[in-house]
Amino acid sequence: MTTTRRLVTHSALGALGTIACAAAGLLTPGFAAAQADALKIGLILPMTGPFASTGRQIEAAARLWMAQNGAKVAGKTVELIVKDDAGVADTTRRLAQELVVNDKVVALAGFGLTPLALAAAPVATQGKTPLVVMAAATSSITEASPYIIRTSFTLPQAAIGIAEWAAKNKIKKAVTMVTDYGPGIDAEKFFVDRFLLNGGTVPEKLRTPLRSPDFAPVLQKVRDAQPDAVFVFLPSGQGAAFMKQFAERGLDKAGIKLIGTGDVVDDDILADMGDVALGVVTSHHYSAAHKSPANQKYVAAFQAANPKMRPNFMSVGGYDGMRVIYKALEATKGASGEALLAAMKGQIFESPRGQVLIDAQTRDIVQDIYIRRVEKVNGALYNVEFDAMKGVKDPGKNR
Ligand code: VNL
Repeated sequence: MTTTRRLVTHSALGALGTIACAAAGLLTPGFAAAQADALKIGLILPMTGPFASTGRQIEAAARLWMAQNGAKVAGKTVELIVKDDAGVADTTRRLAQELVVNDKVVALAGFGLTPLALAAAPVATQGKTPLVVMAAATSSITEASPYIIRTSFTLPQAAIGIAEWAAKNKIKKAVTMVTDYGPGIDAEKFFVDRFLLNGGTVPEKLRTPLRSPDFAPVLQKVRDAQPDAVFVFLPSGQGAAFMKQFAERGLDKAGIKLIGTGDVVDDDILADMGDVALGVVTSHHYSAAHKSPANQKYVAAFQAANPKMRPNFMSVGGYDGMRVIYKALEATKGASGEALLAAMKGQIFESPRGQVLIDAQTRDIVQDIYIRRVEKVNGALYNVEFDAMKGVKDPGKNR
């Protein structure tokens, strides 16, 4: 600008100055408003109701990310708006709508359960707003809107690891017990298919309702079938009640091994499960006991900020989801819509769970799946990882 001015004549400089001032006058208010405008992220979670632990874990992790990385991105202030859907899909949809239309959020995030993510998907499509699924894990969710990115996991991804392990570890006959909705049906299908392929048999496939499940009748059926193992998927939060009944009915003493995806021995509740959990083998993408400097730092910081909590796999979905949003905002200097979505795709980074990739094609997460056994570490129960499948893509996408 200064150089240009030096080159023009005095009178021309006057004219140019007037134009420049007029242009500045037009631009300044908008520019200032854009600067002052916060980048809003709408975090919708079950903060009350039966799945409140998922909401608590993800909110704590999102706040930890912001405390560690600052509340400013691309020169703008990031504002996290947390909304409680209490696990009710109609509420999720209404809140998503309000956040997009009234608050003009740059991204929707959270989504504790599959029906909640599915309810919000059309809002993301209509509003051209990226939606980051931090918890829900039915394979097909990412297909419900081209604006969905996932930082949690999928049940097919988690279930295959334990099916492989079981077949190689003297488990010939297994019964399945899953919650009767999206992720449970995915877990059942992918466990059974792989287990049968490896020569196992599955005499019974049992399902329990999502709301207020009573495990007594299904556990009796498991007992009657006398399998070597029962494969279990239950959503995060239900594992403790299940484990109690498993012990009360003496299934552990009857020699029936408990295996599953890691949801049933979730770190949020594992410490209080008691010795019945010892020896339970599961496959999953995250354990608080994961041995890496990044995870040790994560667990220490999470517990310093939340002294009564141990971070679980839900928290990591929330933490990494914030990372994906922040880095996309940084890369685009605070863009929204398509540009922001594009910057979320293909991100590669080290999560507390290990190396991950947001697959640009499927918008789903690619990650290592660990085989873990519940053991006592310094007197407390943990999922101790002893084997891993590297870089697992969601097997549900190749159906
Ligand atoms: C879902 C999947 C929910 C796995 C979970 O806990 C879970 C879901 C609330 O997609 O609904 O552990």
